[in-house]
Amino acid sequence: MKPDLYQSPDYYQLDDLLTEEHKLIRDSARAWVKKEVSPIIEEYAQKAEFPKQLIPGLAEIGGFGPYIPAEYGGAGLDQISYGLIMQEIERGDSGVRSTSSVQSSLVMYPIWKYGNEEQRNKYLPKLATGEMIGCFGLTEPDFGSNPGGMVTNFKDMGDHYLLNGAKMWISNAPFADIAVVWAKNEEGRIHGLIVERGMAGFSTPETHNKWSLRASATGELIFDNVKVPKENLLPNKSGLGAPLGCLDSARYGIAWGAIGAAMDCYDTALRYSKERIQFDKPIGATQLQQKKLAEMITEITKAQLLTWRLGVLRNENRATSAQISMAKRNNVAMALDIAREARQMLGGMGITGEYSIMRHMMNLESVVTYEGTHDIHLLITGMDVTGFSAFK
Ligand code: TGC
Ligand code: FAD
Repeated sequence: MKPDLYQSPDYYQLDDLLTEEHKLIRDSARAWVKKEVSPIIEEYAQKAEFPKQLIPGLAEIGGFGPYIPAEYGGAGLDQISYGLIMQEIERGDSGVRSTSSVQSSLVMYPIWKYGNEEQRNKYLPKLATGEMIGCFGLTEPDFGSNPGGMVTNFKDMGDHYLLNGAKMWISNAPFADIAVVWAKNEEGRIHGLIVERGMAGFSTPETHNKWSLRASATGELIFDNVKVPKENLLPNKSGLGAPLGCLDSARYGIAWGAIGAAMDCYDTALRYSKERIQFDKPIGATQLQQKKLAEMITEITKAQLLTWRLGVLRNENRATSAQISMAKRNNVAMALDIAREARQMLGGMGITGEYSIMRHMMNLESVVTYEGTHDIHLLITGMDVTGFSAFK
């Protein structure tokens, strides 16, 4: 892979909207990605393996629970810092950002928000350092966009719960130490349970043959009469709103992350367009290639503004789920379009691992699907503006 010469685009001088602390946090994440992720990520993506050696560094840059209070081991940062960290990690690779998102927003967040004090003290500090890795089990083979239909269930056996069912497409599953699992009780009410590796009847087979997010480990969660101690139930929230509340936090991070992937594709294509000579001039001097670059930087700038504003609203606890949904949908679609255009700008070189673009493009095909598909997010906006649900 080529050396990482990345220069972050900031066409509207949006750095002016950030505090010195934001810039410091962003720049240290950026430097870490350049030093630790860029040199190895292509190799790990090609061999379809998550680079576990990145875990301590991810913890150090605040990639695990950036907004979780310091008393539980988190970095206690604001939402814009969280977003900037996700942006920089995904600039390196969406799969690495996935690990960070899942750990922060889908494992630490529910334990922090819906757990009790014992659960917070037991799990959060170890998750913050990466000593423990978690995963989040919501999706099932027959219930993806419609998680409310889930069939995974648990029964109260007096001194423990008995968990049965299966989850599919679970990031981090193959090596996670714990899983936050969403299942129905005997009354059909959804609850979160913390399932630990090693519990009898719990297995996590890996999903192979992915063309996307190859540097992220994906797997199933199988529960065959798993005895879950009663103290592992998250007591403070139940119903479908509980897992969906975690998704708000993760989708927000993805909205920022996708900008990182888009900026990397744009920056690579821009540099290539100045260096690549065809018909005796740089391809960047041709109108068609300039059109592509002009549209890319315009869309990146719009996404940066949308996301920064969303961060301000989140800091003030005013962002709605529908606003987060819009940013996730818009920014991921924007990044995917840019990756496809940038790939073409590199001609044949664009399909090789010499450049990051094709890897970003393939990764974004998952990002546009997970955490709610593009179409589901369109329907969320549609429902928000009309008041009618078009899902059912
Ligand atoms: P609906 O009747 O609309 O809602 C049920 C209850 O949930 C509440 N709610 C939310 N609460 C918090 N945050 C949100 N975003 C919420 N959306 C809805 C709602 O108010 C209601 O509460 P209550 O008290 O009235 O019961 O539910 P529905 O069954 O009609 O479904 C709505 C729909 C389709 C929007 C939802 O199910 C959905 O978002 N589907 C997409 C599924 C999804 O995103 N799955 C993601 C799985 S995790 C993942 O992909 C991780 S990838 C990780 C990585 O690698 O980065
Ligand atoms: P479906 O729900 O079967 O959708 C198929 C198609 O139908 C989509 O285009 C969808 O938009 C469309 N569709 C569905 N319903 C409607 C409707 N009402 N109207 C119009 N169109 C509709 N899940 C987790 O729980 N934890 C994880 O860590 C996790 N990680 C993932 C990692 C990867 C790499 C991938 C690919 C997925 C991951 N997921 C995870 C699952 C992900 O959230 C689901 O794939 C996603 O929610 C879509 O569900 P589905 O794949 O079953 O598609």
